[in-house]
Amino acid sequence: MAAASASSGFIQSTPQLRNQFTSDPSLQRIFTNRLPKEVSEDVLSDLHDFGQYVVSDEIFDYVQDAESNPPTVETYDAFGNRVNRLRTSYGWKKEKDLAASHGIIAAAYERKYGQDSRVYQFLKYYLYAPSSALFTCPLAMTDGCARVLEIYGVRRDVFDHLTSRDPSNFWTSGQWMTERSGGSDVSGTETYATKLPGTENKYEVSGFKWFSSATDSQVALLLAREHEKGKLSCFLGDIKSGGANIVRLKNKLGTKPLPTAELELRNLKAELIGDRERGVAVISAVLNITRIHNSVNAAAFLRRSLEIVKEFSLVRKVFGQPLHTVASHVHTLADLEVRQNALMQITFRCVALLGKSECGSASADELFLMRCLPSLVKAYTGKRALAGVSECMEAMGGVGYLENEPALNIARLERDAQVLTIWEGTTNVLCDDFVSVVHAKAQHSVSAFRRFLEKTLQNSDRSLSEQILGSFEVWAKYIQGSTLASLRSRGRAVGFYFADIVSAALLSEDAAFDNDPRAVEIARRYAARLSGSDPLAKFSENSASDYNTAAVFHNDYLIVFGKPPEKDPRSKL
Ligand code: UCC
Repeated sequence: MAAASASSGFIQSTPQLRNQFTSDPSLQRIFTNRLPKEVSEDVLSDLHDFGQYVVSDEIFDYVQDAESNPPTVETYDAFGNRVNRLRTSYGWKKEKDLAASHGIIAAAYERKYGQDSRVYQFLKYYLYAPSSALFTCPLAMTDGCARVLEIYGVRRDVFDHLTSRDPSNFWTSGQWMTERSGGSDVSGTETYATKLPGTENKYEVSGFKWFSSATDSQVALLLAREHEKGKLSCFLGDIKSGGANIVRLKNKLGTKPLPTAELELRNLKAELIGDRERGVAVISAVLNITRIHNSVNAAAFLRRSLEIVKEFSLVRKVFGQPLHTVASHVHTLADLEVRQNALMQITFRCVALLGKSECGSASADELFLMRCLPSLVKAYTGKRALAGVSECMEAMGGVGYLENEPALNIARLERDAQVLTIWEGTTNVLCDDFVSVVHAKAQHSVSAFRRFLEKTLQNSDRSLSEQILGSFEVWAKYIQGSTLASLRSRGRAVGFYFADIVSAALLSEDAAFDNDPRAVEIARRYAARLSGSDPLAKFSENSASDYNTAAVFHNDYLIVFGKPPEKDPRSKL
């Protein structure tokens, strides 16, 4: 054997990402089982084509450009005048254009598919997220702002820009809540609004915003008070007319393409939205939507990381063996696959609830779930996805830590996934919100959750259903017997256990649609987490590894839980 040189010897062949719509079993389950047939047939070709586009060279060129050329700002011109020269990259601008032309926001508000429009929109957004250079962040806030304007029936002109499919007409919105005293606790807000004489709802706003994402937006929703003892109100700020001066850009771990800034507001033109001194309640519609966006990003980042590792496993050999046949490796991926399917199910239940609540078709129980779940699910998915993306990076070995290949860059996903646990409320703040709302009407909460779970599980495998409902009763007893202080001190454990129960129920419901063996196995494994039993204890060592392979390398191979495949198990895709 000749000695290797820089250009000869063993060179690993490069894994190739496939169409992300067809290769993703968790997406396929939502698409097939959670959309009415006439809707899924109508959106099939759009999602299929988009699933290919999001792994194209073109979009990764945008990502790479946006990552390599983070935004810059010049705050004074050559003559000493105060200016706001924010420069964003070509790739970032192209991401904005394609988000508009693909209707990533518009699809939700056109309501072509009624309450299912949200599921369609978020399936597309899910495909887009890992290839978006984090343009999903301004999109989340834009979506939230559009919804607030829609709810209050104001500024149709701005709403039309935020929901436009025309890139030259499309605007984004910021969401400015965070000040130096904190982002979770907004009580220290030092931004003041002064009403313009002779107007009903026109104001000028001044103050300092400490974390302002999407500083290149045309408008922003923000919180301010009218006097020192006043409560917060919500305003729509007009960034285009001046008055929002960039102090500096933030130096961040990830989300590099995103212009996040400290802003000094000086007489920014603004309009009161909703009732005075009800700012937090008004902006909570944004919070719920951005938290759902966050959850979809979390599920999407973990999915893309898994896809990258699987493709790598199919071309890599270790110790003379194809990596996709190494039992310990496949076991790791199978576990992640189960978790990602759970994130997908619970996230898209929130999406469906959002769609129903917007179209007036949600029941009282569903409206209550819509109040409770987005915060909890945001916390749960962010935490689980971050851990999962990290596992995927490790599963690639050293190359997983490298950033050379835009399409296969798990390191970038990891940096960006970290923020999913932080913005829009950290894990403890969100779990605190969840347990507080549940505790406020504990009896009602428990009854509503029980009805929801029983309905979800009505067609499920009986033993699974009993196991999940049994876990719920243990949880319910704990909730009913605890003080608020004790629930808050254990908010994360209490919230996450409930999220585990809901996820297990949704996976069981999903499996019951067609008794697909892979879906059944995933549901069983997730439910086993509830009792803390080891799911592998049920199988012999060999069959366990077959199940693992089946869980990861889905589709045709899965139907028969046979031996681990000799060759690429996804060759039939
Ligand atoms: O980070 C930010 C921007 C980053 C970029 C966005 C990217 C999006 C993701 C994209 C993915 C790529 S902006 C900063 C985000 N900050 C937060 O998320 C704040 C976290 N803190 C909380 O959530 C707190 O719980 C607060 C701020 C809501 C607590 O404030 P208060 O003043 O103590 O508020 P209360 O008393 O809890 O709630 C006031 C009212 C109540 O209604 P009433 O008065 O009728 O009883 C609440 O029920 O607001 C209502 N409310 C809600 N309603 C509060 N939260 C909600 C909710 N989630 N849904 C419905």
